[in-house]
Amino acid sequence: MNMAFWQSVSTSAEKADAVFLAFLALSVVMLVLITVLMVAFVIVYSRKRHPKAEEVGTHAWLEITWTLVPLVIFLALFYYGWTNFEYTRNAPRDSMVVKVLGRQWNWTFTYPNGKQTPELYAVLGKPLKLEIESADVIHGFFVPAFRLKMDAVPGKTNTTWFLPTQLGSYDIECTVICGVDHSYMLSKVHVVPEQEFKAWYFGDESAPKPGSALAAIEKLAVSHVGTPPEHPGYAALKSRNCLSCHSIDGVPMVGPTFKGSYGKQEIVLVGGQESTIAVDDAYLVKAIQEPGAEILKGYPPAMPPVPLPDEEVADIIAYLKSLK
Ligand SMILES: [Cu+2]
Repeated sequence: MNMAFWQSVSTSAEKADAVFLAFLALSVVMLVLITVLMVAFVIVYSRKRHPKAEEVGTHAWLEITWTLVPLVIFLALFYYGWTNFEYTRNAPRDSMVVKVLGRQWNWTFTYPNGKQTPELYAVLGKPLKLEIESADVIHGFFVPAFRLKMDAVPGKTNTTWFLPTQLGSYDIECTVICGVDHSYMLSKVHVVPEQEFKAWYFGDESAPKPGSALAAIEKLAVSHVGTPPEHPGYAALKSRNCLSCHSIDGVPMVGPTFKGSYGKQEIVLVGGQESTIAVDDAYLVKAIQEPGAEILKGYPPAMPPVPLPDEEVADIIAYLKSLK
C-alpha cells in the first residue's frame, strides 16, 4: 500500500503491517462473534421463552474445546509476532553500519568512513544497520514509514536495521518527551540510488549530498521565479543543526537569536562571574568552539562544542553580520 498515511517502504514495514493486519482481522472476527452471540442469547433465553431457570450441567468437551482453540490461536499469533520481531533485530551481515546519536534536540548520523550528516542517507535495496546512542537524555528514534522505532539511551547502544524498498524522503521523529524542543527534533531518511550515494560517500568534502541532483533541478525551477540563492553561512547553520536552538527572526529559543546579535553588548557568565562583552568575530569563534566558556546571561549551558572547518565559521560570521 502506498497512501500518504499508510506508506510501507521497507521490508520490515511490510512484515509489521502483516502482523498488525492479522491481529486486527482476528479482533474483528471476535468482536462480531461475541456481539452476535450476546444478542442471540438475549433473545433465545429471554424470560418470556424460559420463565423457569434451569441448572446447566458440565460439558467437559465443550470446555476443553473453548480453552484449547483460543490457546492455539494465541500461540500462533505469538509465534507470528515473535519471528517478525526477530527479523527486525538481526541485521544481515552485509549491512552498512551507521551510528545514530540523539541529543537535545537533533540527530547526527556517522557513516563507517567518518562522514557525518544531520539527515540519514540510505541506499535503495541495501540493508542499513543503525547503532543508536544518546548524548544526554532518553530519545526515541522513529521512522514511521519503515515501522522502525528504537530508544536512544545514554550509555547504551541499541541496534536495529532496515532495507528500503522505495526511493524518497521519509520523516524521522523523536518519540520520547526529551525537553522543551522535543517536538522539533525532526530529521529525514533519504533513500537514494547506489551510484549517487557512492559518489558522495567516496567523494571529498565538496561532493554533493546524495539526492542533490534532483534537489538541484527543483531549485533551478524555483530560481526561475526569482528566489535568491542561499547564503553559505545560512546553509552551514542549517546543515550543522544550529537552527534547532537559535532562530534568525529575533525570537529567543533554547539559545539566543542570531538576528541583530552581531555588534551587540551582552552580559556573559565566565566561571560564575558576570562581565560585559561585545559580540564580535573573536567572541563568535570562541562561542562556537568552546560554547561553555562564556555563557550568555539567562541561557542554559546547553550547547555542545561544534568542530567546524574555518571556512564554515567565516561563512557563519559573515551571515550573522548580515542579520540586522
Ligand atoms: Cu528527543
